[in-house]
Amino acid sequence: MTTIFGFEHAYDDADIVVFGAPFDSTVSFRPGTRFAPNAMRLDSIGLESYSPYLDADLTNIRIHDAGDLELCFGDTNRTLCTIESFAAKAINDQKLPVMIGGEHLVSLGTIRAAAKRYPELRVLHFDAHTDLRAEYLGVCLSHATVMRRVWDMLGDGRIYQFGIRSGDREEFLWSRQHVYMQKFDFNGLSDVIQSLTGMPVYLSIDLDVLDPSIFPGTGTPEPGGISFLQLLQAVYDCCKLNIVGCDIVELCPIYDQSGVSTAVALKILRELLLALGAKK
Ligand SMILES: [Mn+2]
Repeated sequence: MTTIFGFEHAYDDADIVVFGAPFDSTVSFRPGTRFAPNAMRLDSIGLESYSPYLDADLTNIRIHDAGDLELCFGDTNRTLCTIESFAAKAINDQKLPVMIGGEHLVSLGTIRAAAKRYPELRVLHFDAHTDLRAEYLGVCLSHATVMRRVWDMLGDGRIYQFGIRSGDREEFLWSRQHVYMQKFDFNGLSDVIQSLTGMPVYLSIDLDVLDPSIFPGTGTPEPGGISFLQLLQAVYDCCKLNIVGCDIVELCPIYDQSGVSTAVALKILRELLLALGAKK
């Protein structure tokens, strides 16, 4: 198997486990995120393992690429159970799970695993979209409802959203009573990080939080997003926290013939892994 960044560490030797969740059955607009993990593996050949930003190298961190989970496209519940059980095993084995989506609903599986292990879990959520609908087209499990399902589990004041610029009026009204939401940018992130010090935190990065000018390869692009360097800085800042799981979702490589979106996703992943690995 081609592993991402050529990682060769076995599962048992690794501190961090990267795995793909190639599922896109509930998307509201354009599908194709199921192709993201393998596109990233292939294109990771073109990215240096060394980061001049952090003066750190991926070869110095013990990371295992577990490949892609085998997911049933027609069965959302079964898919989420498969993801949850893999993430739970990694967490129980004292490893940090880092998932590559797939659409955003896959995060519900890993967050369920993290919340069972860490009942005090907080969720940091970067996204263009609120993902707070109670249901979408009559179904409860959708990439448009994923953070609402996380709220069902965790309750008020446990979800922190940044970069949000799309959703229906109901979602924005509902959010005021139940979640922390920073619209459009990362203002306030440093205060939130300070308040979460010492707590178990799950970080969910929907890459469509980026502006489509730098990241057009996604199913539901939303103009008015943040820059690559803003996201990079936010990732570094979050990695000071006790991150117990994280994901990068919603890359849809087929909508960007240039391949730049895949390169963006890879560089964010590299910096995320290095920032997480620095604490291992
Ligand atoms: Mn989104």
